[in-house]
Amino acid sequence: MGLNITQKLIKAHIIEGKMTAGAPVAIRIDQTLTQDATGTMAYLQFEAMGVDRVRTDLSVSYVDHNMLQTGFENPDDHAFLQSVAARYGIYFSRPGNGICHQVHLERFGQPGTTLLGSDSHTPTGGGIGQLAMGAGGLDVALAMAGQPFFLKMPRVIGVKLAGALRPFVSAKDVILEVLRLKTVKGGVGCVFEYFGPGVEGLDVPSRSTITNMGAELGATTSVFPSDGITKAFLKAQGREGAWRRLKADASAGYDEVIEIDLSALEPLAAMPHMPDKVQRVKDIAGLEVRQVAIGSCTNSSYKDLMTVAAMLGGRHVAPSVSLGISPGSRQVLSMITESGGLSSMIKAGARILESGCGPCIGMGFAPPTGGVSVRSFNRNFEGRSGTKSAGIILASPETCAAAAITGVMTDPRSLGIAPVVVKIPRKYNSDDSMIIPPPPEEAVKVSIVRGPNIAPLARAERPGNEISGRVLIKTGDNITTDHIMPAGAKVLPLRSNLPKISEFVFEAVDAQFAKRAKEWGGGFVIGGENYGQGSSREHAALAPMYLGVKAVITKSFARIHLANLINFGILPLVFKDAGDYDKISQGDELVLDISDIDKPKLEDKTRGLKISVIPQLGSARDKELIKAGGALNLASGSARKA
Ligand code: MIC
Ligand code: SF4
Repeated sequence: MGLNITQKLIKAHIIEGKMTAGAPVAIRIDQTLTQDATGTMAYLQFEAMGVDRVRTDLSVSYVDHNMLQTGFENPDDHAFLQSVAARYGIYFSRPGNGICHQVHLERFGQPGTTLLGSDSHTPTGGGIGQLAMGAGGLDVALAMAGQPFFLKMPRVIGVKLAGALRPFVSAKDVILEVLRLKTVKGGVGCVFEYFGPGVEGLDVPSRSTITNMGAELGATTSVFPSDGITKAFLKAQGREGAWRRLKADASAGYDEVIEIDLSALEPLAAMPHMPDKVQRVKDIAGLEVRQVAIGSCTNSSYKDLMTVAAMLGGRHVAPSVSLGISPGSRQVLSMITESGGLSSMIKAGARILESGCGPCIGMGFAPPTGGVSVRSFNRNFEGRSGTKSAGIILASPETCAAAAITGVMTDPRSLGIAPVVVKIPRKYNSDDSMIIPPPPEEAVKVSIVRGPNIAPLARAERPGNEISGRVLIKTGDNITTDHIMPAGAKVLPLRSNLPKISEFVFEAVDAQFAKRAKEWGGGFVIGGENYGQGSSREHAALAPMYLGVKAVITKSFARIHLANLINFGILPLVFKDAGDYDKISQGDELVLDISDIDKPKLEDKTRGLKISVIPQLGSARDKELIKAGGALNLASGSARKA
């Protein structure tokens, strides 16, 4: 049998392991990206590895998340990142140049290569046939140091697309349909590979919207073929040389196939507070909307924004709605300016926000109390917007524009606007003056700028044969890393400062958590299904580690968070019998005997119960990491004994 695209990409990069679904494999990483919110920690870790220069083909450091600059923290971090980039041979995309995934796609992504990013939406690169994956900062630091990336060989779900999208139905509706079918945990351990005749009708920005938001399925990544459409996009970016063809063999197979008829899709929306709570827009029509936000790495391309501009042209934002638009990149912003799109938006009453993540990560533009905010973004977790009582609805740019005009949820087809067709430009503006290439030789002389917000790294201690402590918290299903380690304007600036940021662990779920963890001297976390979904932020493992969390026991884990826990020496376990979850309560005294790491024995002393648990350590390396007290100890060979 021939190979599908995923298998071809892995085969071309495999260093260790067998290509059997579920088996551990190690692959070579060609490119890495970081963003500022995860990057500071990733580079501190990279520094600790003692490597002189990055060993990838290309590494890029972006600043896009923390740009509110309400104090010295963010600008100090930016200066640190810029100096690290110069010192170690990394490209630096300056604040204002745009969102990492959008800029990477425009200026650096290359079909047929591997990309590892310290951000869960790195799969955006799958839109041009890259094997692009999100990971914790430490894994990205290891990749920059020339180490392979370890993952489970994914199952490949083929998504067969037929037909063509109808007017006012767009790529966002495709991925919302996939989320409706597969849910936020349906993609764990899988790659979604798109194929079939419908692929030809999707341009690169559309494909990348789909692969970007594939992250919400919990998938390892998503990928499209690299074809003539990819070539035309790269040519328009002045990068035709980066193109190469990539398609599945005619006889290739998939572990599972789902089919979507693009012509049958309708405008869809994900209701609060999960990306898979999908409904048809027409079924929620009339729901009052207080705010609309268009942008984020999912839907902020030139095509998306010109579509919005055309819909807003000659119309005005409803008096009850505040519309914010953040262009995905400086390239997008300059092109909508030159083509007049920006002026249509301004005339319509839009508030133009900076090119960056902005409201998507709660950095400004929070919705009013109890208000509905319709966003072209990818995540609508409770509280992420900055307003806990707000309800975020995720929808296409077309549906967002319709809600902004009418002030209520509106099927864009019902507005009576003539269909909008925005073609991919023949030539994008390729001004890279806000990307600083690394200086070649003299780099070693660069000194690193370290503001007071950059706190020293913390490491876990090696565990002994027994872990004991109390249950610090028991959570429900689908706990996101936003629950564990919130972002937003108050907390995000503290990403480089572990002691400070750890005060906020589980803040939205239980504001007493950090205090309790300190009083009880650390302990255990009990979780439900799909624990740790969402963001790749390793701070959701690092900060609990700092507070003394030694093991997390759940019904199941999300991929990136699981890897992050192991990287920081926190032992992940699942209940053998999910029903045992109900028997444990917060405050219980647990003892976990790990003298045989393959067969740990758990006892709930408070209830006098023995509970069977399975360690989630897929490879020999995972076991080594736990024994060493985390990857940093292992990589720098300086493990300390407890
Ligand atoms: C997100 O969308 O949640 C983020 C902020 O981009 C994160 C990374 C982070 O927490 O810094 C992600 O998606 O990985
Ligand atoms: Fe930024 Fe939002 Fe994309 Fe995360 S999902 S990278 S916060 S735009």
